[in-house]
Amino acid sequence: MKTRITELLGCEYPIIQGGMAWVAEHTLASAVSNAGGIGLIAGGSAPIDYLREQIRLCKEKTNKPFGVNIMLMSPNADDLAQLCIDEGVKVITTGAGNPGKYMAAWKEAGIKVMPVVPSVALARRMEKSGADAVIAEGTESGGHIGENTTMCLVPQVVDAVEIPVIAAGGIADGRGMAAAFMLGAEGVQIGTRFLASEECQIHPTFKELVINAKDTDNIVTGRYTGHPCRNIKTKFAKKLATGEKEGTLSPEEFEQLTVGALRRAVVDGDVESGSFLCGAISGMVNDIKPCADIVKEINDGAEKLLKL
Ligand code: TUI
Repeated sequence: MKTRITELLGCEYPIIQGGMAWVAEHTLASAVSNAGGIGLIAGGSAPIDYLREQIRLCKEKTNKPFGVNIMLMSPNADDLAQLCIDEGVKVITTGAGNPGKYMAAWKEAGIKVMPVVPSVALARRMEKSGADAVIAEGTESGGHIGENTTMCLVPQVVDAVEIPVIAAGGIADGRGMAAAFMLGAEGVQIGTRFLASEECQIHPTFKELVINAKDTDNIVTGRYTGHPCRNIKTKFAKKLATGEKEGTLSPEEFEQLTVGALRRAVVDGDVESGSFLCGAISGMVNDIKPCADIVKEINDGAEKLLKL
């Protein structure tokens, strides 16, 4: 399917892999790019040397376009933003904030910039500041989320801006992609489905939690900290949610318990104290496959439905 997104990014399929912090490293990103989508390396809160190395390793594994996600709450976001320019990164997505202050430098460097937006207002602001596309991300997504759902947010963003819109949140198969296109999206960003890919480097326990999850095994924690996060409903996530609801955990205590929790999930598979960030669609992800199969099945499934 050719859209303004495939044209803008020079990829075969309008499927972008989510820039999942601690998860999206060069093996996954290069596999998605080699499959014809756009792989992303997550800057997260990574040290600058780690991200530089990941970008260089990705270039060794693919000559297709790939990108970097800059998490704007990261204390070293300024350095990571400059590193992308220095390393000749072609595509940047941003999350968890407004990337306005980097826009001029990124555009000057010829980078295609696609901020994640949780609202129409931010989508409009991003278009004005020169974004090439926006990623309208619904609350079904894993990790740090906004309030609006994909079904409600995407068409409103499509109506509000001229630039192409990529839909994210709750999409894991051809039906979801086709639905997003019916709402006016010209591409999809997919995270959770790629957690259960062969190339994804997360701990096997994390993959098992994803493929065994059913529709209700999902929970949002941390609303009272201002940074709500969607996770797999482990005992630890339930403990956080109960503490939040019953007022037995202060926001400060919550923050203390969750510092480093994503790393403990991704690297150690630690179900006692790790946060397994994951989208609400995990109930539909039941097997581990190569990225190439995932990308092709989603694209072909959507294409077939959209031609009906
Ligand atoms: O960023 C994400 N997902 C993430 S980031 C992350 S690391 C983290 N861990 C704990 C707490 C916070 C972050 C894990 N998952 N998705 C993109 C996204 N961006 N979701 C929501 C937003 C967003 C929110 C507000 C984007 C812009 C925004 O703008 C506010 C403003 O300044 O106008």
